[in-house]
Amino acid sequence: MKLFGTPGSPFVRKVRVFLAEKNIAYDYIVARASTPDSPVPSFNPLAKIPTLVRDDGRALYDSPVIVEYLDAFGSGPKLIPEDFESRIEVKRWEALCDGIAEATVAINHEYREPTEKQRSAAWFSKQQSKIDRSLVFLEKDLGKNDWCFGGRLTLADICTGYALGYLDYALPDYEWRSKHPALAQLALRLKSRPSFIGNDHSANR
Ligand SMILES: N[C@@H](CCC(=O)N[C@@H](CS)C(=O)NCC(=O)O)C(=O)O
Repeated sequence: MKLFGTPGSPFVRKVRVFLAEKNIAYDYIVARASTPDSPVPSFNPLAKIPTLVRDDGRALYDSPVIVEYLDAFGSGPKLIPEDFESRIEVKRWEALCDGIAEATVAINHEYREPTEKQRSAAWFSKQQSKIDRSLVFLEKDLGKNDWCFGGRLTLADICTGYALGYLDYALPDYEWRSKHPALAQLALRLKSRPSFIGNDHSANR
């Protein structure tokens, strides 16, 4: 299978960490989402990365669909529980973390390429509040547990690790650790896993 993406994208990193934890071999094709010569729009009409092209040529997007597909393959353990309630809970963590990454991408892009519509203090504060509130929820949900859900590594941990890692990468002045010590501990442990180290935002540029 082929994965299209760039090292700077948090959603691409999420999928690559997942692939590494599952020990799945794939071709990584560095491609931006919608530059004039990008192959991505011919596979994904939304022109977004990550886009995965299966061995049978069919394309998959977006990252929640891709990781759900990938969980069926590889030699690594299942990362999405099969039991309905557990599965939904892990998917909720995923949604919250994807939302943190979306707000972080929005703030980061706005700093670099401000547009008239969005360049207001109110707009920044709205995005920042999404991140602030989500971290409070995650910290509370994690509590004193070592892992986000079910006492072992799941998609929920991968998502927490990639979202917090992207927060540090894109908004280095945002200090979240003192208010969220449990998340800080988990982020530290996840960061040192080979799957995260090998797929750092600055790696493979
Ligand atoms: N919800 C999507 C988000 C993907 C996404 O927004 N990717 C960004 C790169 S970080 C992108 O391709 N942006 C191009 C665009 O929106 O036109 C997912 O989880 O895969």
